[in-house]
Amino acid sequence: MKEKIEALRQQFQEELEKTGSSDQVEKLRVAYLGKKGCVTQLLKGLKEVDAQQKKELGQHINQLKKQVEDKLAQQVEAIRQAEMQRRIGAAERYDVTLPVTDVSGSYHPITIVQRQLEEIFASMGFTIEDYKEIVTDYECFEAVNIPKDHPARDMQDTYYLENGQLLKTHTSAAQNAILRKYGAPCRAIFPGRCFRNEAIDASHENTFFQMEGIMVDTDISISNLIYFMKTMLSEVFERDVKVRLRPGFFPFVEPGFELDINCLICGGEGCSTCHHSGWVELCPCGMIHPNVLKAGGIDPETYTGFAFGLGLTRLVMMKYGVKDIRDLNSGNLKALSQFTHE
Ligand code: FA5
Repeated sequence: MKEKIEALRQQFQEELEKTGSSDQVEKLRVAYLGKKGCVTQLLKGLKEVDAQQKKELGQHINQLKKQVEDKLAQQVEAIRQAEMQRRIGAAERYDVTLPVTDVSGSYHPITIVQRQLEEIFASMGFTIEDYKEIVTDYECFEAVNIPKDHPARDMQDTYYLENGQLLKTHTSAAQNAILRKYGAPCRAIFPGRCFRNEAIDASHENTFFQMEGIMVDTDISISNLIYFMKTMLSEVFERDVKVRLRPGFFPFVEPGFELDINCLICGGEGCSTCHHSGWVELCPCGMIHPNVLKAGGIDPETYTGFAFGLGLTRLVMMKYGVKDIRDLNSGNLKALSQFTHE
């Protein structure tokens, strides 16, 4: 009987190696451990063996039984793992060139408004530029007339990398590169994500979007600036909105203005979105400072220009009536789908 047990052990191992699916493993289990399985039969056969041999043979058969059970379980797990890897592999190899058949979802409200603005400005001869999110201290501050130790830096604390670079606090960080790229005359808008180490509330996020615009030519004046701001707002809102222009200080413009919009969440009555003032700071702007033109390689004696830094996220809030800026970054599809369409 000992030889028979050994032969079965050998045979089981060979048959196990041939299994490639959990169905085949199950069949093997039935063949060995089922009611009529060969290991079960061996155990039943012990009845015929004399008492002295019974103990020793019983131990051998139980050892075989345990070994068969363990190896079957291991094989089931190995097959399961292999199947999972096969599926992951297949999922990773999807063909991006195939046409999309099942489209669900929509653009984020910020993307919708950004594209609308791009169309408006492109129709007025502006080039649309993209820019980096990680910039140097020079690009973000020094090139726009904010030297080291200038108090204006306190307004725009941000996140610094170990190599001294930083996440850009405003789209003005691209002004220098764009002035250098196009020279004068030039008209460009450059939307982008900005980052600030901010106390978060209904109208302040640490990550938000702005859209910068510059226009440089001979004889550019504040009237040009006001014309473009008015055109932009009337096209975006498709109705009259109340705005106010007041003096504002930014080291990179002279003179500088704050353009505020009458809060469309509360109609100017005062709410948490407008900090109970009835107005929302939307689009600071001004005439480009001669130092910024010089840094961009443009002669300020010949050329003048305007610049604006539209708070794109705030504009979206006003357009769609989003009370809390955090909803826009939430990724909450239920909240966002109210403002979008396919
Ligand atoms: C600036 O960032 C200037 N670079 C704008 C500028 C450009 C002025 C060109 C003159 C000429 P300010 O920090 O105010 O300015 O931000 C501009 C707009 O971005 C604000 O009016 C507001 O609408 C938006 N904004 C600023 N900080 C946040 C924030 N934490 N969350 C959401 N929106 C913000």
